[in-house]
Amino acid sequence: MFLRLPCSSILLVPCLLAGSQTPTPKALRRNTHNISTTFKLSSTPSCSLAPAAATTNSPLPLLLFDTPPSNRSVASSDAQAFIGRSGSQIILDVLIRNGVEHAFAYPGAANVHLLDVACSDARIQLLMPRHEQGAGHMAEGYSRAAGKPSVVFVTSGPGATNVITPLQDAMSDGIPLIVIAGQVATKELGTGAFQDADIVSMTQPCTKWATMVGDVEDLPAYIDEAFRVATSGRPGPVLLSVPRDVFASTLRDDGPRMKIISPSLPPQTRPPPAQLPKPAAAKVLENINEAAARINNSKMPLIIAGVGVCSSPDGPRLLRQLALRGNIPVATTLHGLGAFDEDHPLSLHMLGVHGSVYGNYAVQRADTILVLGARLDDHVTANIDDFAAAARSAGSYGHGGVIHFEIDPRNTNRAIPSHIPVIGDVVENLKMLEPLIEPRPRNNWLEHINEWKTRFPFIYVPSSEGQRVKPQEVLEELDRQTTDMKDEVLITTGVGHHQMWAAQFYTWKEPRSLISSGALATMGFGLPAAIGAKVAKPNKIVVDVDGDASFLMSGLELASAVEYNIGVKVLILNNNTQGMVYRWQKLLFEDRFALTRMANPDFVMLAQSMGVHTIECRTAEELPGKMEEFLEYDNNCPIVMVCQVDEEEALYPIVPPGKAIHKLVMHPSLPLNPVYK
Ligand SMILES: Cc1ncc(C[n+]2csc(CCOP(=O)(O)OP(=O)(O)O)c2C)c(N)n1
Ligand SMILES: [Mg+2]
Repeated sequence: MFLRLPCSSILLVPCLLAGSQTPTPKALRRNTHNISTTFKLSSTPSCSLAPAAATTNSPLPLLLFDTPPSNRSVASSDAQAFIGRSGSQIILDVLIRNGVEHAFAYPGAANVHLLDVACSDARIQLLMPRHEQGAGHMAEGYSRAAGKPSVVFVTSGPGATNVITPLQDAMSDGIPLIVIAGQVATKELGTGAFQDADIVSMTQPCTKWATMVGDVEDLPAYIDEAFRVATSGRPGPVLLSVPRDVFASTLRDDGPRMKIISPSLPPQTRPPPAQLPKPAAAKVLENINEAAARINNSKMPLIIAGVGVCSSPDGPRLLRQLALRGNIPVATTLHGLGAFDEDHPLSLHMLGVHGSVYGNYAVQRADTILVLGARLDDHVTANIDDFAAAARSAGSYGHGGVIHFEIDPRNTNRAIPSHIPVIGDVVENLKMLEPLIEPRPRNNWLEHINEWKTRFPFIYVPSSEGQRVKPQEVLEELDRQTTDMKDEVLITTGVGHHQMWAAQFYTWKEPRSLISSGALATMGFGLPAAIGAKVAKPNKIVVDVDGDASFLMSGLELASAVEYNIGVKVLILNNNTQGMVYRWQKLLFEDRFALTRMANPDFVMLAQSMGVHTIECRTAEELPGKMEEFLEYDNNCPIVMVCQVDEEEALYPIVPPGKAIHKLVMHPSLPLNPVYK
């Protein structure tokens, strides 16, 4: 709670220091701003050390600082409009005016006031996970499905630290997520109080902005700013740490106030990030024209489509027009799956470490590569130095090359040097490029690719009669039974082989239909992300394709799904191993399997204990019937289908560590001599 004293009240300080219930500032510094003025964030709080006499009663001297004008202005505040409202009420009002309808929330001492107010506010629905990490992933799934920021409420200490993994996940994959974390009371900050943790410092590296909001009057401006930061440029997460007294205090218009912070902590009020400078429009246009000229002159162009294409519905439409007119094949990243219809002959499906052979070959052979909204991490590029060999060579001679459309300029030369960077909103810039692309037949190039496609498809050996079903068979059956309703289906995944098999054997036709942890690869993401996606899109069929180990990391969130009648469909591909790591051990550690074979629970009984209807499938023969039952089950109730899959099935193709993207280890049944030429 902040003191609101007339300046003359400074004389009261000595008695406050004597240990009364009132907050105990050790030094005072006048704050001259008034709530009716435009808010400014302190970039570096101007702290002044307390006079020695004033610190003697406290083991941790407190500092008072004001919020001096800085050059980073927070969105203009209308705090005046909230006079008489409590901090919690203000938070809800401002969330709601930013379009929030749901929040994923877990209670604790530091946020009970907020939850009490939120629970009786009909404008917002709270959903409680069974673990704060679940709340974070639910929110990520919600954001991805709804295409808007999502909100999480957690308490201080462990509640807040439990949400660090989702924050990093959202940071890595560019998901707008706003976490409001309760904090110990202002006067307890840095005193080692119960459940005190310096969450602002901890989350600085894994958010776009993490800050404490230490004053009720700052809440409207800071929350508006959180939405701006989370959604501007490349989207990402924001954490606001709110001391519990701030939730409860009422905004009053009774004069200047003083703000207190402990010097034992790094300053917890941090300014929002500066906006990245926008490139001059003329330069962007010049680069787009140059890009079009190089594409039109190219004999062997290729597009790599990432998630940036899906940032607006226009993206996939423009991509299709451009690719079809220019006869340019399209490979996608994991997050780009669905940006281009995989049934189209120009589709090269997913490229990368577990991508298609033909996609990887084509990326090495192409003289011009148009990258659209993809970061190009090493899961896509394999060995960075060897990636896009022909295009890089062509580009250095001033024709062809790597053309990179990207919202975040830091990504354009991060891994792969780009000859023509086109910085800005990918879809807006695509709108300018698309009409400039001229029709070209490119028959030789497409014939070459088709030969690779015929010779090196994604492939597996089907299960023998009565044997455990193959994971690929399960995914092909899911694909077959959803063929006519792809636009109604959202798929989430865990992390591991099952995730890659889903990418390979499900036919991706719809943008944003895959919700998966790509860059951070967070096991346990699938189920909570599915729950969040289903909350955002209740009429969709939401299927979590999960691995046994991934499911176990967050499986108790089924209880949350049951509690709120969230009809997620969980498809567990149980190979009783941490398959992806197990295969690495087989390859690199001479069959020594450290910790990757697991004694699993009975997944059927586990799910049933939470009141979830469960199906078990063991063989390919029973698969079609069981899959039908699974998909047709009441879309408002959760269901689990446990597929007892072949434990030894390996994932192909794979680019071994350190190798170039075309040096794949292929399925043993494919020709031994690669025809990459
Ligand atoms: C939180 C977390 N811990 C560890 C890993 C490393 N890891 C990647 S895949 C994997 C095994 C996944 O097993 P499972 O979910 O059963 O999938 P499978 O590969 O068997 O299909 C592990 C341990 C990770 N990605 N995330
Ligand atoms: Mg497994």
